[in-house]
Amino acid sequence: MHNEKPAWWKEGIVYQVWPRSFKDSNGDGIGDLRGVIDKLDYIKSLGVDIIWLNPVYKSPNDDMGYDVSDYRAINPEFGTMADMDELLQKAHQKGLRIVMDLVVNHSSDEHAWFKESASSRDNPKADWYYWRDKPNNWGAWFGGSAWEYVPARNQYYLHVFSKKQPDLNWENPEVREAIYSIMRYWGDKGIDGFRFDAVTRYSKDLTFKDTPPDSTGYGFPACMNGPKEHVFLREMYRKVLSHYDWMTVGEGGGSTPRSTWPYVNPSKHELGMVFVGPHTGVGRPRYGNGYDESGFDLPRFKAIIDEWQRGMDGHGWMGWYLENHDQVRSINRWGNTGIYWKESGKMLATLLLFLRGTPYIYMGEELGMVNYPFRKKEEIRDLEAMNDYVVLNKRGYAPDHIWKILRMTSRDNCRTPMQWNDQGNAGFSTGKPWIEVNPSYQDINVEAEEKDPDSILHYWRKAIQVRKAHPTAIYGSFRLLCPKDTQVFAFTRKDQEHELLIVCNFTNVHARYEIPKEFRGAEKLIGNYENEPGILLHAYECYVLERNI
Ligand code: TEU
Ligand code: CA
Repeated sequence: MHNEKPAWWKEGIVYQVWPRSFKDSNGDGIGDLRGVIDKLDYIKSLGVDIIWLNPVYKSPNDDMGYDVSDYRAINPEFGTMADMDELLQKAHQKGLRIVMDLVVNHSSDEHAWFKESASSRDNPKADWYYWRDKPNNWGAWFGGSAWEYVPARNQYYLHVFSKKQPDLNWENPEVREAIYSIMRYWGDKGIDGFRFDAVTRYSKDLTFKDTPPDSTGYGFPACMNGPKEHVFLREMYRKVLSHYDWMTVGEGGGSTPRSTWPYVNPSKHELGMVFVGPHTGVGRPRYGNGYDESGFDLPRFKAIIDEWQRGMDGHGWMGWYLENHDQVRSINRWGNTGIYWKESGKMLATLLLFLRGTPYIYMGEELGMVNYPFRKKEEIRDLEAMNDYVVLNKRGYAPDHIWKILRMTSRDNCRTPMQWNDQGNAGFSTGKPWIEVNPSYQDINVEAEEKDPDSILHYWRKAIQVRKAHPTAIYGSFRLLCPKDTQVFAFTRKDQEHELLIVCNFTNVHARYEIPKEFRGAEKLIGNYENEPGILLHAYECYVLERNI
């Protein structure tokens, strides 16, 4: 057996719902809570256990809900508090848990706290945000300076993200108590946990020293794993988390496994797990330091996953994702949108579901949804993509080049409506959707894939069942094979009774792969081609073998 202490959120599988684009129940073009309620049976049918709901709190939507103006209210465009209560109740009835997003590194500038704080230098909330007489050189994640001037105070406030997302002052115990009380409010409603947005940025380096400027002319804010980070999280654990049987997942940890241990080591009493994203950075074009078109480097991708898989084993639990609302569609990055669309979609499912850690499936990933063919400004909704558009234009990039970059990077790629059928608006809404529907919906949609026994959707369901039936896939240790191979990602998972071999061809051509001796004749649990594994893998072929020890 293994020495990991079992927990429902380690064994469970998460399905991420970005509510704005999941299902619109009233024809206003915006997905809503009733839409999620209507689709609970579909979610359940996937075999997943936990729904992570992106923010549904009241928000002016500068950053699509990640700018909260009232933490105790539902954004009216998503429905009412009664809808939220009903969602919790119906989900629980079906054995599904609901985890909410907690966005408390910053609030909206339209939150009552900030309005009061910004009104003068001596109001009761004057100290709830970071106010300084002079800005330093830090840049904001979404462009420009990280400081914004407010005449009423003749001071600047810090915003690591957009200027409508002022950073809350975690040094102030009143702020922390206010946050804890929000958490208890939702805890009393019966939610099953939180995903902690930007958790590594709660604590700031209070010297606010300039940092070396990058090509944008600004310095990166020195507020990752700040000096009091773990002090704050331990207090939060003591005062709130320890009173609930919650799933608690931090967005990001340290930059290495070692610096991530304190966040999730059970003896430290902070969070249950973190998910990290460095693997999604491999081959991702960026504009920050020049456009990197170097392409995808499989050995590098494997090395990063290996570092985290082994580096965290025995030190704390992790979650893994290939897609989320900040990413693009995984099939465009690591798979094939042409003739091997199906094969590569299944291959990616196999990779995600057999890594060590809780898998996070993003809505539409189970269908093999693809990136949107962006080609005009009017199609952009995300403020990050909009800022990239402005920056790339300023740098004199040709329009074709800009669109090529945005088609590969814009967060809007994962935010187009869920594709339910081949009818109007992909069955998402009877009204005009808030963002364009991906034209691929004629072929890629739930209804079509339900009918096709060989679909990516059915493969996910099957692979989920295989994972669940094999505890080795959940708790077994990870070992990377053939790290230098530029085509094949192969690894094993092992406990004292069983060993699994997972093999994935990441290319659209044959690849040579010799099965390790001890796995010859082992049982094939799942795979995306009919044949028994041979010495040559087909394009994007994948399989999982199991042997007894
Ligand atoms: O993202 C935080 C974050 O660290 C970003 O770097 C994120 O990785 C980036 O946007 C990817 O392009 C979280 C949320 O997931 C994101 O949607 C929000 O915009 C952000 O916090 C601010 O709340
Ligand atoms: Ca709606």
